Amino acid sequence: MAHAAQQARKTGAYDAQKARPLVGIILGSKSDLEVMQGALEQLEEFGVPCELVIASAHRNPARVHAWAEGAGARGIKVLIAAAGKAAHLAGVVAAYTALPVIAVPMKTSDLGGLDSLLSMVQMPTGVPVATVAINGARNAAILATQILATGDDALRATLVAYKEKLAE
Ligand code: RP5
Repeated sequence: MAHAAQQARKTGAYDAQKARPLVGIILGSKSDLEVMQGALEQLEEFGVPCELVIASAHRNPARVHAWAEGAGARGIKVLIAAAGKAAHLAGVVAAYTALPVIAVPMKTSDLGGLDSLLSMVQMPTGVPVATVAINGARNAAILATQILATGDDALRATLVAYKEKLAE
């Protein structure tokens, strides 16, 4: 895979706004943004361009549908969906695309995020989502990068270096 962000990083010209997004992030609410900032930071650290939209499966279903269905045609390879409470967003996104979907259950005030976790993880056969830990924003970004790295040697090297740093 030609990787614009990796190439640009070598020349110091990387601009996350201009690079074509490879990861699409969707949040059920702007209240999820503070936690999901961790995913944005992690992707930036890896040099992976992303786009972010806020649209709820319940409040903006048509927008979610259009975004998920069009993501592949825009060049996006992996999707991350973060939501809380009755968190149907990742599952609905997965219903409209063949791209891999990573779900991030948001911690909630009433049930501590167990509501979000169970809503996301118990998908029916045929429509999987890869659910990370409650508030696992960074892990979602790392997993998305690992999926991209299966077809990108430079990104794989970045992840190997990251793992080595973790072990220090
Ligand atoms: C979900 O409900 C959102 O993903 C958020 O985690 C939760 C609360 O949303 P707000 O009421 O703060 O907009 O749909």
